[in-house]
Amino acid sequence: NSTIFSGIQPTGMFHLGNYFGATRNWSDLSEKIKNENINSKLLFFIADLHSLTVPQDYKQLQEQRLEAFASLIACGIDPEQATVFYQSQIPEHSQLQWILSCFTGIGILNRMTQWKSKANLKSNATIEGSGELGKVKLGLFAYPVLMASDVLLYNATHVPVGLDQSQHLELTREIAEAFNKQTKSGFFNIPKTLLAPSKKILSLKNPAKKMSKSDPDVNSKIFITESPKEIRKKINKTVTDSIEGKITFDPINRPGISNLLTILSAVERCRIEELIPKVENFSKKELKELVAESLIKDLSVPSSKYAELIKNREYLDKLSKQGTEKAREIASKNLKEVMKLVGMA
Ligand code: AQP
Repeated sequence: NSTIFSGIQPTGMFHLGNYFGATRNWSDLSEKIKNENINSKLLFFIADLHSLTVPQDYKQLQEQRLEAFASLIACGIDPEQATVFYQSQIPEHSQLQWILSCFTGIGILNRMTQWKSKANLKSNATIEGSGELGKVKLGLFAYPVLMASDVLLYNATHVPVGLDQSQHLELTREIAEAFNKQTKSGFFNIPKTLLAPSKKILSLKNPAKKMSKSDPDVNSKIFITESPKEIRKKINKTVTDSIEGKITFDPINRPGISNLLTILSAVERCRIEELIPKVENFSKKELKELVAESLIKDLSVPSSKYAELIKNREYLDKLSKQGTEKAREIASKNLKEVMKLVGMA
């Protein structure tokens, strides 16, 4: 019996990175489980508490939560098959975070790299000290413990994530092991990482950075709801290079072209090596046209589904209520057990 669990922050409209690195992958996994009749629980959540780790426009955040919920379903998550919910509606996440933070060393949190990049600090920065470091919010520093609590609250066995999240899952395993050992219980499953098959998708404007919801440059990303016209325009304007000759996959010297090949391979669900013979004699313009047209086809379903869903707030509210009830049942049962194990019940 497995439990597959993952989440996404409502920090803006989902883009190709979120789609290929997360939501489409979750939908593929769900499809496989359905088709092969595998006995598996699926839980996908909107990580709204996590989005508070960086400054937000709270009015906008409220809208973005709903948009993220609709996007998740538009990307192919079936709310009848999977439990889909907002993290903030399940208080047990924060309650477990407190308990697990008492099993987490500050040293290991110091080694996590994501809070540093979100705080614009170097990867070797540590929390000791004052100045810029002293301004880092406790929530940002401690959010990997909240992530561990998310996963462990549902006793997940498998967590599909992108490569950037694998360090946090490693921490989750360490916390689970520490808890199991200190409470002599073996209560928590040690969750496995399911890495997304697609490589990281990079910004279309600066391929040294990843495509990101919070990047203010809308031309750096393609949203899952993008119109065909916009897709053509944005792909056409993608930064590439001035190297002449064949199309090659060379992420160091040709990051822009390589990113287009990564996107194409994600759409076509094939390896980059399989693509190369088909496109190596293309001009850059022809490659861009092919990427744009294949994206237009691929995104047509999620974008039209999203347009329908977002008009129907009542339906979305009904689904999230249903998801909250289902998730809360598991969460409260597991938290009760944890409380017993730490002498609180
Ligand atoms: N560029 C990307 N390429 C591949 N996968 C990506 N993911 C995000 N960006 C890319 C995957 O999306 C999942 C959900 O991410 P998240 O919402 O928790 O936050 P994030 O990883 O920080 O995503 P963003 O878009 O960059 O959001 P902001 O700007 O708010 O930080 C994860 O599984 C991630 O791997």
